[in-house]
Amino acid sequence: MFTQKFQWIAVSCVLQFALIGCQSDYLDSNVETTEVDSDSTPSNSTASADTETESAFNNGNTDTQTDSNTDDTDPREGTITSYLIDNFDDSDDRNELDGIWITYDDQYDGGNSIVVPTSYYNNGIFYSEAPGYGETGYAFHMSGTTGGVFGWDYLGVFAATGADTICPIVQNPTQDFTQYNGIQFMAKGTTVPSGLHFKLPYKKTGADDNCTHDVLAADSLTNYNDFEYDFGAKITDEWQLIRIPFDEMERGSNPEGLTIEEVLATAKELIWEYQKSNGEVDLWIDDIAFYTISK
Ligand SMILES: [Ca+2]
Ligand SMILES: [Ca+2]
Repeated sequence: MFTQKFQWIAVSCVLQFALIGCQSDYLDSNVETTEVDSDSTPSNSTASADTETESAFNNGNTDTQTDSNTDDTDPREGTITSYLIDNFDDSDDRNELDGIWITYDDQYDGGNSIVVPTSYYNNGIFYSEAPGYGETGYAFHMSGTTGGVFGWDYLGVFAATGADTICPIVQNPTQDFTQYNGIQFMAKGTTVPSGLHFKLPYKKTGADDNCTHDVLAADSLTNYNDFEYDFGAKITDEWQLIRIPFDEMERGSNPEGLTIEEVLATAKELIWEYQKSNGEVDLWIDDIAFYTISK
């Protein structure tokens, strides 16, 4: 796992320049809503009805699940309100939390995985592709191949959760994400073999991270043994809703007794990673949002 740190070092070298001049407009921009199309839910899910609602956090979209929910992505009943993180329709490299999007692979680490769009530390530029979910707008499309150098070869993409959650400042996000029940997004694609995870890293803050060892992202406090959720088996070549309850995310081991609540309160990045040697991935994601469930 030591070598994984180098990926962050590499990405950091480039990103610190990109951050110059970037100012937050999150408070003004975070009023987008996302539609969770009931047609996109897995076939075994129950019917749902879309209703607009005002929420305590911002303007959210509500799916009211009207009867017993057999959706295997979320077995609980209740009203689901979503809070947009990005729908990519502005086709830029920032999300609604005012963080930047970054793709990465293990080449800087000495590996030969290749991510498209080209990784930030290979001077790549993040971009979206059309059409997005619903045959409109844009989505993020990541493809690539992983090598066989490490046995844990990888590529991925992450969203910083704020303008200052990565080097050279490394502050906690302005939101406490424990207010949400989970994260959801539309996705389609293929992976051979399966190995897609959504991850939430646990990292140093401020003075605890001098950004000299890792000058892009804060240093890991877990040696990269972070909470994750394997959604690879749910991906097909048709768009569908992936809903990840935070309380179903797990670590490979948990020697420090770290809780998901502690991670969520300070989560500086949201990560979608393909980690499997000699693999091939093609993943589209769109309409990424936090969600809450209320009865
Ligand atoms: Ca979109
Ligand atoms: Ca965007």
